[in-house]
Amino acid sequence: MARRPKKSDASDAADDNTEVDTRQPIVGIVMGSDSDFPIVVGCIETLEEFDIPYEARVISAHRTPDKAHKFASTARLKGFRILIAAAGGAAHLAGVVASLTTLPVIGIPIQTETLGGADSLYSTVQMPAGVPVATVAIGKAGAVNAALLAAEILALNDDAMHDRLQAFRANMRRTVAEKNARLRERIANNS
Ligand code: RP5
Repeated sequence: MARRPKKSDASDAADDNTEVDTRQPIVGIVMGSDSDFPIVVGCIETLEEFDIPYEARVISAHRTPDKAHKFASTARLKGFRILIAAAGGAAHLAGVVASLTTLPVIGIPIQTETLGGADSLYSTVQMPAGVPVATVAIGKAGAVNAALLAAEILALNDDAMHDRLQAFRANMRRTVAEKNARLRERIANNS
């Protein structure tokens, strides 16, 4: 069950800042191992920022192929609308999941020690025609973008989600403007 930040409430116990999200999860996240979680957490935090109910679990295409099959082939019936699959190395998870559902599947290639994640990227992105995986960048940026892409897909039929995306972009523009102002000030002070 997903957990999300609790809405501010003065009566809440100070040490309990999460609550169980009981809504139907519409984004299903699978990762090949719990070792992928430090990257996938960026995806989860972004989904929470956009108030998107999700469910996350470890399923391996190679170590638990039966579970991968069951999860992907029943995902649509369970009410998921988008699936996100993160894996590293011989990263076949997103492709296997995509082969068993017509839901949109977003693949996150996890960085690896041996090959820097190029192995994960190629394994995830190089799908044969007929079974698409929308592959994002290797690592942290990809994890955040997977959630943003899910938000954009959902926003096709959800005006509130579209508003959140617009606010997110406006905030990014403000951040860049601030960085620009700081940089120009530093340069001016140096000259
Ligand atoms: C992949 O193998 C996982 O997605 C992970 O990125 C990688 C290593 O898994 P562990 O050996 O850390 O469990 O299936």
